[in-house]
Amino acid sequence: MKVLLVNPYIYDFTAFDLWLRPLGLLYIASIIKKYTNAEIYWIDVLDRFQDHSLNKSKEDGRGKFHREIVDKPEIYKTIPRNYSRYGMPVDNFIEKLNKLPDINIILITTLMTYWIDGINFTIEKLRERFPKTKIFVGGLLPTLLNSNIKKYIKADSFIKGHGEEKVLKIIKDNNGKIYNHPDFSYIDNLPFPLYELLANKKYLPLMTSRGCLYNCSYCASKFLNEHFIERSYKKIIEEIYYMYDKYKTEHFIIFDDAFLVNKETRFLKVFNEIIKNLDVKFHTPNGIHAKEVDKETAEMLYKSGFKTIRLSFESINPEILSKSSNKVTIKEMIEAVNNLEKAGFKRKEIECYILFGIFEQKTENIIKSLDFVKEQGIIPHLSYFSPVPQTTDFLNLQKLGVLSKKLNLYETNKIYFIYMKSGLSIDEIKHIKDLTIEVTHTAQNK
Ligand code: B12
Repeated sequence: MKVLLVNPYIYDFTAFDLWLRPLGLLYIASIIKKYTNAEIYWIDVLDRFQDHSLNKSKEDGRGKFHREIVDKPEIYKTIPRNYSRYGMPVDNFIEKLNKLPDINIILITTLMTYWIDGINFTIEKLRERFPKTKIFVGGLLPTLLNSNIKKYIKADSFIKGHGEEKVLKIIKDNNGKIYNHPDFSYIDNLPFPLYELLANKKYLPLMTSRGCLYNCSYCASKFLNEHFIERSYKKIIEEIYYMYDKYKTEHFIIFDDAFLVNKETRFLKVFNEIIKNLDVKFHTPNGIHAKEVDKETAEMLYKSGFKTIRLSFESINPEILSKSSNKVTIKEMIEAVNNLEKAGFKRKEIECYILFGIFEQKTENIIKSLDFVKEQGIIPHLSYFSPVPQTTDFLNLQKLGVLSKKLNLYETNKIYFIYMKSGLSIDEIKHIKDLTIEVTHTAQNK
């Protein structure tokens, strides 16, 4: 039996390879390899390090995707931004498909609710090559949507939630052989993701826990992972050593939602060991909780080689902080930055996220938050609000009539939302973006 796993194209106004990796699909691939007789075939159209690689990377592996401007769907026509297909040139994709043998099952992953055009384009090309093969779609999109997903995505079957157990059933139902396996609900029983499938292993994701303890009104984490599940520190250390020994990995990218939560039993234990033996770098593009960055944590982050530190600041507006489960106060933000500085980081090396584009968010409040970041001398990043189906914010916006009562996935795009629904004008959006650049330059030149 032959299984093809695919990470599909992105269609969006913007997409940057901030170490984007299809981690869920890499876990699924590992399960297939270890517990079935299926042969694995793999196409990741977003892997910038393959033969087609057209774009340069920064030293730490981040970089621009190859992109081609495409027509906008009707709903986006008035948005003053280009809409593009991100991923390998289509000819390369077709060439790769043509080289494949007959395939029994195709498995596709999904990450953003609004990348639907990219998924459908990928499926269209897969169908041209493999008209009879069953296509299964898993990941975030089917997990967050009900049956109306069929209206959007032209696949044969949709799989909700964690896929480790479910993929074995798919393989069995399609006449593959599956072997005895441990209980995957116990997270330490999962094999390491199958990183051998990636073209470049110098930069690899690392996930030390799934889900989150907080309940922020804009975040989908608890719908994607019912419980907050932590891996044992021993397993995490084993994975870091394994990847380092096997692939000489130099950069580990933290994919957790709540990396520093319960730090005594996970983060501190892991990195206490790592500092003794490894000289590698770690990055937290996904934002860490500022309140957790006490003196000891800051020192550990510095000594163990954390290079990209992004703190989740969100806002200095109390109303917005309450959307964020009140998980940070202004005092805690200041303390986190002070602790990081005392530990050895320069202020200009510390970055933070500010929520941008929440419905009826006042420009003055965003400016005040940016002023605060400027005072702190650190680097701001605007975290554009995307209304994610099932979240409290999404449901409220539907009730208020801001979002259509009948789900329209195109409305969940962060760029669509900011231009069309946030209440901010084009000039205000531009002003905030310019100000963010100015605050960044001020910090960088200190
Ligand atoms: C890590 C992360 C990032 C990282 C990297 C993402 C990546 N994968 O490469 C970074 C920091 C780059 C990032 C960026 C952004 N992110 Co993000 N991110 C996440 C996070 C925390 C984890 C995703 C992940 O990799 N999970 C780990 C794997 C193991 O889980 P999984 O993919 O779900 O896979 C499992 C199952 O889904 C299933 N499965 C998956 N595929 C398949 C396929 C088949 C066939 C089967 C059977 C099963 C299956 O099995 C897997 C194993 O159990 C999620 C939240 C979350 N908890 O999921 C948000 C999340 C996906 N991000 C989100 C957002 C909003 C963003 C940004 C837009 C933020 C912003 N405002 O700028 C950007 C956009 C990125 C871009 N390039 O444009 C939203 C999605 C919003 C939406 N409308 O869809 C989420 C849900 C967070 C939230 N706010 O609720 N993100």
